[in-house]
Amino acid sequence: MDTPSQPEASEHAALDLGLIQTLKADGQLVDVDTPVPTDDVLAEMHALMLKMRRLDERMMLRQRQGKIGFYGAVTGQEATPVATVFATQPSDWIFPALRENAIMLGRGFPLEKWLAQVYGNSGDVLKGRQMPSHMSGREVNQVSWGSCLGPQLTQAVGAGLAARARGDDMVSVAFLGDGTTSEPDFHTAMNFAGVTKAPCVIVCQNNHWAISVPSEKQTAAETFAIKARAYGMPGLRVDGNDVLALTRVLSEAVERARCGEGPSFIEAVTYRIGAHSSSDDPTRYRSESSAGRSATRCCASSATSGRAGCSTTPSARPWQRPSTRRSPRPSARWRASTLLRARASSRTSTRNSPMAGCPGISRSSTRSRAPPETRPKIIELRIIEPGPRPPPRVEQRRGRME
Ligand SMILES: Cc1ncc(C[n+]2csc(CCOP(=O)(O)OP(=O)(O)O)c2C)c(N)n1
Ligand SMILES: [Mg+2]
Repeated sequence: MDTPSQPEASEHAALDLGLIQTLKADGQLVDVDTPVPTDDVLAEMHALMLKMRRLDERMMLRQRQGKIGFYGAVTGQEATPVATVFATQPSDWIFPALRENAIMLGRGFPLEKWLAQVYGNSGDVLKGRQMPSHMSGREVNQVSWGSCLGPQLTQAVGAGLAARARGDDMVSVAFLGDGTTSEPDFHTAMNFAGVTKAPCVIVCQNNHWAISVPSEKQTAAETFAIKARAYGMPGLRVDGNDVLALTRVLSEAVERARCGEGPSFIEAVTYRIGAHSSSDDPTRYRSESSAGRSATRCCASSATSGRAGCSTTPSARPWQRPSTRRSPRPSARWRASTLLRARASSRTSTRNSPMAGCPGISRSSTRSRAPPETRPKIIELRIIEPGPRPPPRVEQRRGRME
């Protein structure tokens, strides 16, 4: 097996123990020279975040009114699904967990049809055969999440391998929560992906809770990202409330997979500021004031643009090429090793982290086992100009995955 893309141990340490950020908690850039998307793109990102937030509010109310059976909110964690919309190609497949349902809205799935799946009414394309609120959209390449934790991960690896076998350069992107790293399917998928160098990206939203179980009870490892080392793939620990850092990291991981350089594992460090789902009452196991104050803090860092004039009109996206399934492959790509050249600064992550100051997300709760010298470092990302794309791996393409 070739190894040139394998990072050095020291580079791994910077990326899977540190915290990759482009934005400080107040929305300012960590590095003023970091290129940012255009105002239109920022507004589009912000509009999608707001849409998710409004949907969460309305749907939780509708559940309390008895109009829908179940709902799981993404409140406070919107940055990851938004970044996924901008970091993937429309031809890539999404394998969500509970909180990534709205990626399909960002990919153009009609809101009305999405809501019909929540309500299970006559507009539901699956006619109520799915579990409540388990939305999916074939036309936007998003499968339904499963109520069992973990199977989406092995499915995503398999889908990536199947695509590669037939010459399709689709990348699968799968999601899980911190609690799901304790499930056997997580380890099966990571090993499967690492050994086969599957074209996939596995994204863990570490929101610090698995229903009532805090994240420090899920693992004895220093971070979740570090687990990737054991499976022979890069682990990247990124600020899950920094949509620009997430978009960059996801873009590079997706293109790395697309270029045949194997899978990546991303830990998005964030916080579940609401209930686990409409079936949960978090006041039974964590203090109300803690959750409320965290919400304020995390929202502030999550809404990155705050600009007026938000528009949902598609526009040029610096990290997403405007391709369709039928369009030719773009000629440019991100160099796969960009992240491995990220520069670690000596600052600690808690200084600029959206978690800083969040009760319940103290330094000790996020990194309780880390001695001071190994506390996470902020990684300042640099954009590397797109490099030449390698020749296609397989000459003949045989249709897309259905
Ligand atoms: C195999 C399996 N075990 C347990 C459950 C019950 N369960 C549903 S959600 C959940 C917690 C998931 O936590 P996490 O993976 O951190 O995701 P989050 O909800 O925080 O996004 C659990 C234990 C399940 N659905 N499936
Ligand atoms: Mg969780």
